Amino acid sequence: MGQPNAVDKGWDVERYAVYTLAMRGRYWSVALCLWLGCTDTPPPSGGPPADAAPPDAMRIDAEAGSLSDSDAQADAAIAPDSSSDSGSSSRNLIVDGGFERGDEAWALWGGARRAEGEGHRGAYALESTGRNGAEQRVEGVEPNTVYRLSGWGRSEGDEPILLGVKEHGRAQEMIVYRSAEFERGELFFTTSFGTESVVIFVYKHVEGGSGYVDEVRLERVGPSSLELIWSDEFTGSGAVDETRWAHEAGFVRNEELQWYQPENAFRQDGVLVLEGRRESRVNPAHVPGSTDWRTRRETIEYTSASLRTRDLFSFRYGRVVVRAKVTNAAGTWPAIWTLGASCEWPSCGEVDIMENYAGNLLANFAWGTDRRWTPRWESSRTPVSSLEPGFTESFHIWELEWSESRMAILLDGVVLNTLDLDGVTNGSAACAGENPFRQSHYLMLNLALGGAGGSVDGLSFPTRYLVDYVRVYQ
Ligand SMILES: [Ca+2]
Repeated sequence: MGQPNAVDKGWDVERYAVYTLAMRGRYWSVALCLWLGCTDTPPPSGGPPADAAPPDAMRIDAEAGSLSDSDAQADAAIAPDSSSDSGSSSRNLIVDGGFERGDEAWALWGGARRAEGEGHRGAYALESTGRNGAEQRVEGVEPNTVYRLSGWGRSEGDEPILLGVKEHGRAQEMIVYRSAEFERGELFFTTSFGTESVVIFVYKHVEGGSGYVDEVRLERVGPSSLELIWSDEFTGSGAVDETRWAHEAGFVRNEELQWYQPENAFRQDGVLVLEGRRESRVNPAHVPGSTDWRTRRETIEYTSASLRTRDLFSFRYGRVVVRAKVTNAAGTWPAIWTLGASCEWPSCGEVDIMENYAGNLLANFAWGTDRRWTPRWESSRTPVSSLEPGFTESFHIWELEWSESRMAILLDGVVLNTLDLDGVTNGSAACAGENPFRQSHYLMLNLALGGAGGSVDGLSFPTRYLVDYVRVYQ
């Protein structure tokens, strides 16, 4: 292979000069040395400065992996894929971030196009004229990891062009380019625990003048700063760890059918099993003539289990991550939820990270109103039939993301429901005026039968709800 240089690559001196001016002189020293073959300019340690970029031809060479050995020094100095700032791999996860190849890495929509002669590097940039753009889904993204998205952009007219990320487990985040000249922008985002891919997008919302984006880069920075403060991996087989979990017992709530008892919860090969059973025996709490549903029932017909960390572990703010395989059989009602450590329900605050009944997945927030035992609900309902086929036959990851200002519930990295905590105040019924989501909460895992889960007539027993792990980070 011949030694590539600017001339071999068809570099045009005039264009080079124009580029250099457009860069406002930032790269004169590096670029001139490349051009003139200087030998006494040390490569910047750890790659180029954050706001620098190599000349076009060299960038393309480096991305194509075609630099010869004699270019090794220049490569180390400027090639994006060999830099190692932040101590992390800075491999660009974007395919054709420079829009030079014109392959199908980017999905262009709405009339957006690759515009020749508009590139910040190379011939092409992505052009959006308003209400159009480009997207690229990046697979193989790691969960709970910080990434850097960067790129160059400019916009003619008054409306900005945007470079952003979405489907990473939270609201989309964007770099906003307003300048008529190319500027570099970057943002950092953290993936959710359920994120396996993200979508990078270029978009200009308002028509009137074109916007351009070029040299899009997505780089892994490193693990997030979240620290595990509590977990149960349910390792091995045997009884539930009672230093972590307390069992609810008996008939407890909602006039559900099951009698809760500890023996229906156990570890089996590293997974917590909550098992609904059909069994018939006398209700030891039965009181003849009682009007209370708990004591009115003469017999127990079904049993199940409910675990909670109350008095053992509670937390305020952070991230809850639960990997579970729910049951979706009619009559069952599995749940992952939290309750506030003080005040009566619902003014204690309730977060239903997952409830699954009657064919729907629910993600809810509830708190107190002016009427006792009457919650205000902020609910989200997702039909299981709208999810991937066999959804309930496999494990999935639920998350609660909780800060002082906001809660978000996610399923496999997709936000199901959010709550702005500034808008939450209990009514007069109990703990009036308090925000129950700014107190500590404890965790609950249970499998109810009947109640909102519906009739169990068609249900085959035993029925199992499985939890692989529960992890809490702050
Ligand atoms: Ca380009």
